[in-house]
Amino acid sequence: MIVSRGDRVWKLEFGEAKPVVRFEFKEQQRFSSENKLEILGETLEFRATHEGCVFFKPLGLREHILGLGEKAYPIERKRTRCVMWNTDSYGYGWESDPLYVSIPFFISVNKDAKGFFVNSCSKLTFDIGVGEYDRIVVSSPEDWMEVYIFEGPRISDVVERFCELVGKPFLPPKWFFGHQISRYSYFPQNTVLELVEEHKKEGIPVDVLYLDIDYMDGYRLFTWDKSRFPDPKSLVQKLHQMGVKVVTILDPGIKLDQNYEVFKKFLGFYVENCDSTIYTGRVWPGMCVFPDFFNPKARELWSKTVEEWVREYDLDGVWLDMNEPSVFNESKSFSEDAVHTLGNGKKVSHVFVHNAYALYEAMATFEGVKRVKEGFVLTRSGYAGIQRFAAVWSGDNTSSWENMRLQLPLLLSLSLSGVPFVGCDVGGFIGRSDPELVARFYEMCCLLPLFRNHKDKKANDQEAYNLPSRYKEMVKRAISLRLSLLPYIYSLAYQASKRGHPVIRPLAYEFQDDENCYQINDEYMLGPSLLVAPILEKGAQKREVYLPRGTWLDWWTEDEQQGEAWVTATQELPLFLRKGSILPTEQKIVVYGSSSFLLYQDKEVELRSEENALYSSQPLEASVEFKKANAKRAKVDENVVGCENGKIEKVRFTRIILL
Ligand code: MIG
Repeated sequence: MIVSRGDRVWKLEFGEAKPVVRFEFKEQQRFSSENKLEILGETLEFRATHEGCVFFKPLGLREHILGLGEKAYPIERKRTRCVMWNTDSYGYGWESDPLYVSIPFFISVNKDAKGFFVNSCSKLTFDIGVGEYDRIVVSSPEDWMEVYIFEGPRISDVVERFCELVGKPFLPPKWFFGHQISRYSYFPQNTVLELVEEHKKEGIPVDVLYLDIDYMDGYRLFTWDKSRFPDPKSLVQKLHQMGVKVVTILDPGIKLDQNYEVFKKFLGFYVENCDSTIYTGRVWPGMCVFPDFFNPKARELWSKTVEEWVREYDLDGVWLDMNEPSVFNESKSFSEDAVHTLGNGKKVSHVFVHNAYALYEAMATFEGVKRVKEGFVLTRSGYAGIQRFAAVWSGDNTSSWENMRLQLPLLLSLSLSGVPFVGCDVGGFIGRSDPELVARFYEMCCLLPLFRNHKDKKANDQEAYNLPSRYKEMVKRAISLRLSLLPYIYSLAYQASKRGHPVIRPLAYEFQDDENCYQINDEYMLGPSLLVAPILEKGAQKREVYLPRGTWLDWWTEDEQQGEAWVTATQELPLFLRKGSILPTEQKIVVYGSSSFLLYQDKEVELRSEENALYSSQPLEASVEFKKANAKRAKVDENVVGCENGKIEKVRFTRIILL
């Protein structure tokens, strides 16, 4: 086998590697090796089997395994067996596997962290110490493997190097981070407008609204149902005037209909059977054919079609569903011997590229949207690198407490796997949601990068405006907390787009050496500074919160707490600010101890704080609050201003020093 070495990244090729998704790797050195080799202090081994090949990595007792994308397991992936096969997983629960997204990348933490990425889109299996107690066994149905290894020593270094290889996240527009509403499906046109009005009347902001499949004419892509939406252009225009952005759904299946323009347009660019006839499968519109997104010419045609669609109706984003791809048949997807055509003209059987279908669809869609405006793509399915083109939501979750508790570890692991812009259907998609569940769901999700309420067709209304008052008020507080933290969240998003560092992080990401953190699945860090510990039990009014080492400020009461500690939190949404933070909010910049922070509004501003001083790389106008300071006066550049308890009213500054 061949070993190539780059800058703290290694590439191992076993057999004749022929990955479909290719990544650029800056190689500094290359040599051949035995199939058993030592790298970074560990003995790794590859072996051919009659079913394909396997890769072995030792697994220590004190070793933690994180990542592996969207999986319905706790963040600690040890003792799980995960299959990589994108699947429409309606009604999934804890331990359902596989789900919609496959990212064959994991992080091993044994004091220091390193990462392993197996670049293959076929059905890989990751057995993390189940079949063999002391080894990780990765199996592939193919006779080759391409494995990348990323050095740490921090988890953040590994994630950064992984994104360096597979691609940095796109940066969504600011409004993406607002409150989004959706349902299967909102119509007709006038009711959509009324719906937004109802939210407004109750003082509930709506930033983005989604139109699900029923806006289409018989589920034909790029069409409108004229009876439900007689004038879509004016609808979008009116929504824009109300400050609401509009996103429409697109599925991959194109209705097989000789009189339908889009069907005719893509002829020659469809997924085929092995006898070169067009592959057909049944989905919402009835019998369908599917663009072959592996073919660059099909992608260009799709980009152009999306571009025209977005431009003509002034849409703000595209929502990609059913792209595992999902088909209504026994295997739930394309037949395994359906055939794709690659850029080099070579044909490849679906079974070897299955997991990359959505990646290429998202690539083409993103390109189409980008040509018109700064919008975004939301996708259900994906593969390593999907973050270049899309945000990801966790598909059809369920309105239950149990299923709600599954979402945090799932989304946090997806974040560690290079995908920062993630969220789940707030309130739960499937089934009846009682108001208490909806309110707690809102609290859990109000600081996630994607914040969208979405609901199944045959289920209760769960929009905030018609909740009973007590729960409506809880939801309104959650939304307003979210909106007040937008400057922080957007800066984190910008940082994610530059370096791949996740916006939401498991505690272990920030506190790698704290063993307790690897078992915490119901708390997370929003960036480096805020610890979020939502209440996730029915009827509960308080919860136990684990605070890692350091000093923490209760966001609501301003009590200081010393970590490590388990504390009982009684606030509606327990939130703690870490000492050594600069946290920009809508109203003020909060300074708590010494730190630095890259603020991003439309340009970068570097902030640096000491216990009693704040420096900015550029003149900045803001109010500032130094937590736990009781100065009476402050020196702002050359002027002296009064302040109370470290609170300084809006000033222009590059330097503030408390006196
Ligand atoms: O089979 O478009 O996950 O969000 O509302 C259902 C209808 C198809 C599944 C998506 C869901 C969406 C629904 N879709």
